[in-house]
Amino acid sequence: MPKVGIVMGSDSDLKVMGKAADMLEKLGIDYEMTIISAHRMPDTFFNWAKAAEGKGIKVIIAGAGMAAHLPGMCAALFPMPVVGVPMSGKNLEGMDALYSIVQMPPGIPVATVAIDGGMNAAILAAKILATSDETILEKLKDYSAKMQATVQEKAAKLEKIGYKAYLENC
Ligand code: RP5
Repeated sequence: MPKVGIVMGSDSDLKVMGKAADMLEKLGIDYEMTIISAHRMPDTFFNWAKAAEGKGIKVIIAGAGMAAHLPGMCAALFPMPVVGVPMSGKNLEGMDALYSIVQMPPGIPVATVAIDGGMNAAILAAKILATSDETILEKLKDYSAKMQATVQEKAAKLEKIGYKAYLENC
């Protein structure tokens, strides 16, 4: 049963949203992933968002670019958290989508991550699920510990060989 629904407005969003899927897989979280444009196929979108709760989905990650209404409309229809991912897109470098997704009216929040922040969207979704799932919580703690160790290794290497040699080896 999918715990997370990943939805995006176009296949042009797939490179970014694929990073969300990769991270959910790394954390062992079941998900379903689809492309539905709120603008180009509104009826299909409505049916998908209304059916999500019944499929066991607890968090939706919605990515969209340009006049990005998909995450906000998910939040209007789905009663649990929605994480929005603004796409950098073609013309306004994602500022259009960022403003569109983050500026929700009172009562309909979307937890908006950075432009093209697919990976962080998955981590945030996992953290939401971890409030009631010990297995996911332990996986997140393990992920954080590994991240910390990686940075510590880099610091130790820099201190050992100096910044010039470090840059040459990058
Ligand atoms: C949005 O329009 C999509 O999320 C996508 O980011 C953007 C452009 O879509 P395409 O023209 O690439 O299909 O709805």
